[in-house]
Amino acid sequence: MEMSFRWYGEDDPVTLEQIRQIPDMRGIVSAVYDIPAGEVWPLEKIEKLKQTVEAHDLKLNVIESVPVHEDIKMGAPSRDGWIENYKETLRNLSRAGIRTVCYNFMPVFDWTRSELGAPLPDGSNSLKYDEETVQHLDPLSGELTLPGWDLSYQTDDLRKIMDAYQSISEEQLMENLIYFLEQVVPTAEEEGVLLAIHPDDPPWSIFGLPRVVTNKENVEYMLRRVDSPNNGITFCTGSYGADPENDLSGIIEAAKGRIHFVHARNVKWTGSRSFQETSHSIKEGSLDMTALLQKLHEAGFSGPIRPDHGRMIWGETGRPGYGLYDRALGAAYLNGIIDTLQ
Ligand code: DNO
Ligand code: MN
Repeated sequence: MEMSFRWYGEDDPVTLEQIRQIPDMRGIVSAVYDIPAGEVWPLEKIEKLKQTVEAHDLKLNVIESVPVHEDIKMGAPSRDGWIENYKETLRNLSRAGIRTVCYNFMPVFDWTRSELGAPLPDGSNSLKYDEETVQHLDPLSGELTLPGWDLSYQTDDLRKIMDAYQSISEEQLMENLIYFLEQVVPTAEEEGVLLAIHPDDPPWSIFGLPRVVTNKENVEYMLRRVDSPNNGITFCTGSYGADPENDLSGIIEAAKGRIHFVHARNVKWTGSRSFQETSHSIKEGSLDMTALLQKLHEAGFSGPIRPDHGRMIWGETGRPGYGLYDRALGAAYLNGIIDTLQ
């Protein structure tokens, strides 16, 4: 497996120099951040990012994410134009030598938490999700923003989009995903790009919006409907694992050969549909990271893997979940397990 680290570009307080010093760190997971969702990523911008990464003796091995325009998710008539743009971006990424592209299909909001800096018993803090609290949040109040959210929506637009989703069932959303894949996968095949869909986080419906990349059954379905090795998944332990009902090793089994990227993160279940993120240690979270990595290894996975979120420790501030220290500890912990397996 190729240990990798997410880097948010030049504005990231965590530098490539620092990342390079994490033991056995090889890949950088990043994106072009200054292009509006749906527009084509120009080759020059991708090349520039790649050169910056390579100048630090690291490899730009995964793009996370190329955002999918909302019209595609909603199945709006204008989706075909956005899909053409998506294909063009894939071609440009391929020209720059990128092989793995992570994306998600969550309506309107990306990952959601109720608290960004919830205390842990050891004095550090981490991201937390409490279903009760989230049910009382009003995303239309305009007061609520999370780091993974698209802030470009005005409240009015947001209301319209959220209303439009009222008539989109989960079955329909799945069909919209399949439509998208049927169009882009042939391009991915031609270009040698592996598509890796990230699960919904958390893997259940929030704010009344449909969500479909949530469990084994749905993953199997979407892999089967568009049955190409280039149509694969990002196996995110913390996202699938947020739901105690999810059979994580069953998902690995079902997606064997189609897992193109792994996010490793531990979570501690704190109630039904509630959890807090912890260190990667199997003693601190509810997920058995050792067993999962073993399962991935046995399933033949040898691709890029990154520590997903970390706690904020040693007084660190910055982008919640994306500090340097705990993600670096996580990478070292994961590498220890991986070295043992190999
Ligand atoms: C959260 C991340 C997600 C992820 C996207 C992938 O920290 O795991 O924001 O990057 O959902 O498309
Ligand atoms: Mn993830």
